[in-house]
Amino acid sequence: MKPHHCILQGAPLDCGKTRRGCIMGPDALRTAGLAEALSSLGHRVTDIGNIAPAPFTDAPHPKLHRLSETIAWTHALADATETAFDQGLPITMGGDHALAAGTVLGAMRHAARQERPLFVLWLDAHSDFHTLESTDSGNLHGTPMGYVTGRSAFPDWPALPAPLPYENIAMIGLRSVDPAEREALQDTAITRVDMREIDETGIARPLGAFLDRVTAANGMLHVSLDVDFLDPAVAPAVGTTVPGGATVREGHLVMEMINDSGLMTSLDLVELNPFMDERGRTAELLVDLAASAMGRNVFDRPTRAF
Ligand code: EXY
Ligand code: MN
Ligand code: MN
Ligand code: MN
Repeated sequence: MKPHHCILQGAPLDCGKTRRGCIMGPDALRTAGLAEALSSLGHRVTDIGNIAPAPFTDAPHPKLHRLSETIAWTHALADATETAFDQGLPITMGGDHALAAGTVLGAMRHAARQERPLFVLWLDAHSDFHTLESTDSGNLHGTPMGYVTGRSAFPDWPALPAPLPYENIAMIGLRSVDPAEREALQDTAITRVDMREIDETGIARPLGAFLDRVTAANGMLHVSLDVDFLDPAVAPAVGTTVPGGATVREGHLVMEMINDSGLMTSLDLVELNPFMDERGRTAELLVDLAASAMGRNVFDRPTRAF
């Protein structure tokens, strides 16, 4: 992998759900040695510290939790991510998955300026495809993909330059999708790889086919890794664990294939809740996976089509 200038930005937002703890995520990733792991691979690393949202009015909403705070974070993160792209490869240390509304929007804005299409690889037990109307829980970390695809109005959120095309999205690791999401997803061209498919035929083929499409389109690739993509037995530090997740090796295979492709232009590491970790092992696993995406491969491999 060619050396990158990795821009680490802490996004301690903890507003996408009611269980708290993700606020400590960025410092847990720093403590687990994310910067050192990347620099040991030959990358230049700049940790810009933590982003802070603009002041917001905490007007309670009858259904949506911490709405004003989440909107403020989305504006701040979209701007910060765009700025980070001007310097290098943004790596956002979350914070819960509501942050991806901002980081994906920032990547969309940058891609539009580069006149390149943006693709998104969503590694998650969940599709996070709700709208403000369809969510039952009112937890906004279940809505970022509903927002960036322009499924419905997200009033007061930043305007999208254009909706993220469904065919530019792959969701891998799915095993907890609400009925409203499933119904909406079935009508789209989003590539959906659930754990059943992974059990039957593995991750490499669908992921490889998606990466080949990104290459063919000269696309930028935003990778959003939710801790709960992984099985809770190996990654317990997340508030929305779902049994039957990806193994450590499946996680590394995804990241090693991403590294081989050379396509990744931005990365989110989200939903880490250090309050639920065991001696930092989940934080350390996230760091190891990020390192695999950034070149910690045993042997170089020739790129191959799937
Ligand atoms: N679909 C459920 C909800 O909307 O509340 C669970 C969402 C969990 C979202 C986490 C970040 O992946
Ligand atoms: Mn998620
Ligand atoms: Mn999830
Ligand atoms: Mn969560």
